[in-house]
Amino acid sequence: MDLSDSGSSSSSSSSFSSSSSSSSSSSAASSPSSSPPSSPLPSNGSDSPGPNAESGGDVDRWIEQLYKGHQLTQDEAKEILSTESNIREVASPVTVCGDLHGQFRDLLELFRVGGKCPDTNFVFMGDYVDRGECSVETISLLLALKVRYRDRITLLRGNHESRSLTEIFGFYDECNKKYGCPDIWKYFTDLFDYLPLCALIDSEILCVHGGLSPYVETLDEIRVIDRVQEIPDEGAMFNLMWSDPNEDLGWGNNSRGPLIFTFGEDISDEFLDDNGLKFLSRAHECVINGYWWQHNGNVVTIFSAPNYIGEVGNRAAIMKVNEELVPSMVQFEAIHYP
Ligand SMILES: [Mn+2]
Repeated sequence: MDLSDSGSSSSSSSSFSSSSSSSSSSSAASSPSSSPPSSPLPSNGSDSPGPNAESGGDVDRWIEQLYKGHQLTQDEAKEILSTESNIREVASPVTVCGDLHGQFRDLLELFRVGGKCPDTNFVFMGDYVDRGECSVETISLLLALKVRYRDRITLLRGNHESRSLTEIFGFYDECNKKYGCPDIWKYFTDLFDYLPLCALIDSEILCVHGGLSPYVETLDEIRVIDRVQEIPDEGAMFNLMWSDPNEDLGWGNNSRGPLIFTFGEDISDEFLDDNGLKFLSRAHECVINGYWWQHNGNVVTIFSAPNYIGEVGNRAAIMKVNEELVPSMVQFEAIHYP
């Protein structure tokens, strides 16, 4: 089942975000193309520094804006991400999340049921953008949290954090619509090149967006990938972003497209064994309960976008991993707004 990447392309006719940011976004969208793209930060004149600008300073204020669905981007994120390795070491306890796909209201629900950063540590496994109508708000809030609490939140790259997919599946159009120019899309997709590929929880649980690769037998082989680039069309990095577990043994052809693999339980068995891992946590596929254990507990899929693209009817889930590395799932549903 390939709901994550072959669902109908719901497009951009309606926009709830305009209710919360109508004045700034509509004026940006309707202004002539000569309007300067250089001011991604909210600049409502009423925003004074505020009395509680302590250590968090401006960033706390920006986070408040983003929780309200306002739009901004930040240069600091790229700097921080560029210091992280391909496999980011993370300590338990931590909460692991799957695809979000621009469903910003559902991300707020995720934080409501799962706790907020920094009280809860998070690993997000990619696919923040495309499909949903609020990719800008979703990725902006996550990046601001990353800038503010860099050790509390890990943002991995998904296959949709790429130029080629976002041009097709909504994020490019959304940026154009909300900012009136493609510069913001370029800024974000340049930033996506820096997102790490994997997280490793207490050296025993590996988190990745898609799955395994026939070109990767050890974690060290992932560590040496030159990741700062557009996602290639084949090879190890491509496979990590794109592959899926399957009930068939061995490597198989994936119905998603050419050069995309499926991997069987024998493959996950060997990889976990060789690398001293307990299990593999991944996202990338819409599963009806929000999570799905496969390969006799070797692999779990986490999907955190409830009622994906507004029509699948799936529940969403996040996985809380405690200090004993015992996972427990928290499910949540899409909220219906009037
Ligand atoms: Mn995906």
